[in-house]
Amino acid sequence: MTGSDKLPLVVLISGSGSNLQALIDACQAGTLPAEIRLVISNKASAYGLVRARDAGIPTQVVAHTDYASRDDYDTALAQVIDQSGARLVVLAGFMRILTDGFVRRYLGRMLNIHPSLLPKYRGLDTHARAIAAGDKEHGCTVHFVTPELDAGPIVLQARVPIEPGDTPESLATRVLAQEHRIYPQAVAWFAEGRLALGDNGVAQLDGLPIQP
Ligand code: NHR
Ligand code: GAR
Repeated sequence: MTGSDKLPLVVLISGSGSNLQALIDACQAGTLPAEIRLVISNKASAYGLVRARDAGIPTQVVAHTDYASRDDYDTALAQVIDQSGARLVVLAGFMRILTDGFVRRYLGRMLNIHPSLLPKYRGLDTHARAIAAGDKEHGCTVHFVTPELDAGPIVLQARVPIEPGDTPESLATRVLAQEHRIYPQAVAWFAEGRLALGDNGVAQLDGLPIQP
């Protein structure tokens, strides 16, 4: 691969797609040497599909409601992803839990951004849970996706102070701003060949283990 080659990737979304927008912007700015081949949503109403079309990126809706089981859904999803020629799968606000078989197929080449300082607050409603716990800080985490939910090796985190009077919405807005900074950075590392999931299950940057 020569230095001018761009990494083909696919982005999976379910909603607003502001993280998708940050990735699109980084590709256009030249700071992310990648080509978004396809944006896939499990929901036809996701605003991120509009963002993709506005950027001239092909889109496809693969609706989970069209499939009888999670296995059937993930098989269809994998077919669409593999047809796109993507070498990296980027989950960006994708709200469906993925089966073990699907995750193993893309092990070491699938990333997620999660709105908490993992290992704290796996799963949903993370902002409300951090406020309810009286935490002083919150944040977001980019991690390799493994079968266990939100438990994969950590690549990059950003911290956000929790202010008095924060609501889940106000906190989420500040966390999102950090997501838009760290996700393009982590994807760029992968595209540059600097980031990998080691055989030992530890994320590596430039061959050195990442310890958050
Ligand atoms: N799949 C696996 N196997 N491992 C991970 O680490 C995954 C994953 C799929 C998605 C993103 C994750 C997040 O960042 C993610 C990580 C959805 C749910 C969920 O409960 C939880 C975590 C994440 C994504 N989804 C419900 C479900 O039944 C549906 C919720 C809804 O539609 O609103 O799939 O937070
Ligand atoms: C982001 O905060 C992302 O971390 C979170 O959903 C939001 C999506 O925003 N992801 C999850 O909760 C995954 N379960 P976006 O659609 O504007 O990128």
